[in-house]
Amino acid sequence: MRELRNYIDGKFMNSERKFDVSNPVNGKPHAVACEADQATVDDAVAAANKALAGEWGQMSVAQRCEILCKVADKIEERFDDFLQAEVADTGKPHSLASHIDIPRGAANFRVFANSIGSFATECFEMDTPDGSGAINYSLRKPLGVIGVISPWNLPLLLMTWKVAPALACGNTVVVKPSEETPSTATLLAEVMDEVGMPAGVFNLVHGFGPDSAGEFLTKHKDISAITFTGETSTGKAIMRAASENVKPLSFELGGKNPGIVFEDANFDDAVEGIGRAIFANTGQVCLATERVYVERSIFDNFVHALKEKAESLELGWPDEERTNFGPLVSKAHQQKVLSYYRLAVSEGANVITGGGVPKFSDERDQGFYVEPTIWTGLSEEAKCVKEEIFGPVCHIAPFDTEQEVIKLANASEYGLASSVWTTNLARGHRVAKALESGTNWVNCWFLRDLRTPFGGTKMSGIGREGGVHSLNFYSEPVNICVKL
Ligand code: NAD
Ligand code: 6OD
Repeated sequence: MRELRNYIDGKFMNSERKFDVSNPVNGKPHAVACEADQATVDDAVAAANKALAGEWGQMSVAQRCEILCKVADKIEERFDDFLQAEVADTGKPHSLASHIDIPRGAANFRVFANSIGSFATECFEMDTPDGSGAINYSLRKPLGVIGVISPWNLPLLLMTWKVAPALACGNTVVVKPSEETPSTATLLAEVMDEVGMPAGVFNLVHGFGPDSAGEFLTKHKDISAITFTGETSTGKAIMRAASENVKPLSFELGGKNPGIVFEDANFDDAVEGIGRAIFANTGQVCLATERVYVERSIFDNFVHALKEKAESLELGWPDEERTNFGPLVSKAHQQKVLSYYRLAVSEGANVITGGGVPKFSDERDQGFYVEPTIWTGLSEEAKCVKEEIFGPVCHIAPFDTEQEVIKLANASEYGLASSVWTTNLARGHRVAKALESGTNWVNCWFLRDLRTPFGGTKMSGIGREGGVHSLNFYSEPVNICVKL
């Protein structure tokens, strides 16, 4: 079995405690990870602080960009290693990981290497009482050591979405990937080694959340900021821990995202787009649609078409080209999703399709699969309509008016993403503007220029990532005032 070690100050380090990493396709361990204890996290943070004052801190922006582009090149050169590792940890289809996860892992480094060079600062001329005047200009400085805590659903993509801008701004990082998916983070450490990243700039600690590497990092007094993607409840725990040392936080949290289909939508496009938004990555996407609202005149036809879509998903082996639906990430997550499948029935749902565990009659029966599932008939107050499930499931409800559906869509404590499907573009703009989400799509889903702001309103997060928004978080302006 592959051993996944911690990476500190440019060296791969073993540990006494280890934990197994399982393949969700068959439930079997495929790797063993070294768990970082408090002393190991202390070493990682100390190495990251030391590196700030060393070669990395002296580099020009152009030199930093050059090395970040080399990281992107190397990820592409080792594409198959990253693909195999991501698929082994998550069970996701090759077709998905090879089109989204791994290319975006590389692209994140290139995008931020290219954008840091044009990250402008402010300048203000001012009058002075003696008439000579003064100029104020700001410089952006790195924050210091960034604690990066990332989830398991898009492991490489979401981790590099933080590491790349943090390094572009001149910080150093200590990364704690999810305990479920530590493999691609370990490969990234190898890549950092191979491209000659100065020791201590990128540090990796494996482990869990509470009372483990995650908590040790968030409570550490010698880190400067924490960037976290994961569950809202974990965000609350991190906020409490980080308050001890008053650290800036960037949070991308959960969602319960609505998709709205009007009668005048292109029907086939809406079925295809909403279907992808529900079932892609087995519903384990923070932006996934779990609440669908369909105008009453097309409701029955839409439910029928979406049922056919769900039932046509291919639950093959990850490396088969036709496979477009994989297992959930872990036994615990499978049990959580199945508990919602049971709860929906007791809350009065009509189960249009799914609701159980598929039968394969091979080793996948020991894996963590659930059936793609669609419900109708639930009250808007039902837990299954209110709470994030993070599985391949949605509830579909009819609506009659634009005003009504805006109210229904906004009646959530979350505000991450929404989609509106209509051929009336004026209505598309109007409804998108009225929705209380950080990202609002019209006639599409998951499409995004990486320079745009990404993040959630309400309980879905704090701050924005993407382009200049990331660069703003990972640097701080200092003002210099010069009297002329
Ligand atoms: P999670 O919150 O369970 O874990 C995320 C990370 O936090 C892991 O590395 C975990 O070890 C660590 N962690 C857990 N408890 C901790 C603690 N007390 N202190 C420090 N670290 C701790 O999330 P997950 O289950 O890995 O991911 C699924 C969740 O992430 C869903 O809620 C989903 O909506 C959310 N998510 C949000 C976005 C977004 O951009 N808004 C993107 C992806 C996932
Ligand atoms: O595409 C991205 O940059 C991004 N942050 C996607 C988030 C997906 C959540 O699961």
